[in-house]
Amino acid sequence: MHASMPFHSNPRPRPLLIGIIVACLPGLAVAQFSLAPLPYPADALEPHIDKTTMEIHHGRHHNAYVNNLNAQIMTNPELANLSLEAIQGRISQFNTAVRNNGGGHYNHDLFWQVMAPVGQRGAPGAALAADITQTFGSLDDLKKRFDQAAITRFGSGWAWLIVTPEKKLAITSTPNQDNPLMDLPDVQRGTPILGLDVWEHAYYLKYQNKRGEYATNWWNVVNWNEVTRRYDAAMK
Ligand code: MN3
Repeated sequence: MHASMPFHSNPRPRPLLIGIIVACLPGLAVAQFSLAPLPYPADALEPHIDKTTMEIHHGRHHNAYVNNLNAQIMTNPELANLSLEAIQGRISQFNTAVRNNGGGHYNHDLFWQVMAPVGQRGAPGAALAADITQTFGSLDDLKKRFDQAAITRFGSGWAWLIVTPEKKLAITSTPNQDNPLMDLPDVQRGTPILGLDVWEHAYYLKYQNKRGEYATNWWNVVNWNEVTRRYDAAMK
């Protein structure tokens, strides 16, 4: 044995290395939540929502919510054992950073899915269409009331179409990144089946201050196939 090969003659560094890796595993668990790619190209919602807005909105804003939520796992390790949906339902137990970024991640995941490229948007399914007529009078009436909720939400927030715990359709809105799943006193709770982001980052490049025009045009890109799927699931 050559005296110049001390490392290979000594087996102890290997268990030490494994120990270091194991010690780092809780750190690896920090990447619990991830940013899914957009379900369509960034320009697929043109001309109603422009490509640059979609790229910045998804790649920077939504990405930041995911990263900031993952950063919270260190100090809130129970987050790692909860689904994104389950976190919303017990959000009152967490701090503001989890509320803002956990809400932001959930809300944007839903938002990308309830929009679709031309040819894939469909129409409300039979049961949903009948419920819309019964609840609001017509689809146009639903849109008017929904847009009113979107326009009158002061500052940043969301407008929602939900299925209430009583299995009724309802329109509501929330501030910031709150949503109807959250166990908060000011939230009208229910299962969101459609949501509109009315933060300025969602429309300002194309629409500037004209939130109403953005809300009206947005109906052109709504993915009714997905809204119907969510409605049917919530009514079960
Ligand atoms: Mn947004």
